[in-house]
Amino acid sequence: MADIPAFVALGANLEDPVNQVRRALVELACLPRTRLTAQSSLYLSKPVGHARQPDYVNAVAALRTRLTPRGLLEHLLEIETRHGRTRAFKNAPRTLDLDLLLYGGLVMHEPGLSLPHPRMRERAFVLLPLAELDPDCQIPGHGPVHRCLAPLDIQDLTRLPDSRQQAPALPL
Ligand code: PH2
Ligand code: MG
Ligand code: MG
Repeated sequence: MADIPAFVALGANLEDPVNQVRRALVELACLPRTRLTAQSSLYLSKPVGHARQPDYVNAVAALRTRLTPRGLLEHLLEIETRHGRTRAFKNAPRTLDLDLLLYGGLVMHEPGLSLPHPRMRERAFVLLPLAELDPDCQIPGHGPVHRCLAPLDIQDLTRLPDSRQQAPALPL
């Protein structure tokens, strides 16, 4: 099976969020049958959806993987659990959130896994780091990411300087 390009959004706003996101990027690089090919800068962002919580740190990782979408999702949930993720209520503050955004051009809607991620097009904290990695990246049914980002407000996002790192070269 060929390796499939996939994108994962990272978000954290509890217990040293920068460190949570940096550690998660290393853990993504260590997934089986998967390479981390690029990582965006880290962005500080105002919370969307439930305002009375700390600011977030957000980023996007580009992978190439031979895992199935479900297989990859299970690993993402496992990493969240290792970071002490709890689910108190919708949009609650969290130590780590890993959302599978895109898996090749796949469109699917199943319980627990919808691709492309159903809310990604409304979220500047997802689209800005994704556009940093690949502005022409296609969101199935909606065109390139730069076009989806254009109407969104990016004022609440601050790029952390020097936060874009070289992805470690690990074999598949
Ligand atoms: N994640 C949410 C809800 N709101 N706001 C920001 N700024 N960043 C996030 O990652 C985020 C959010 C639910 O996943
Ligand atoms: Mg999320
Ligand atoms: Mg999530």
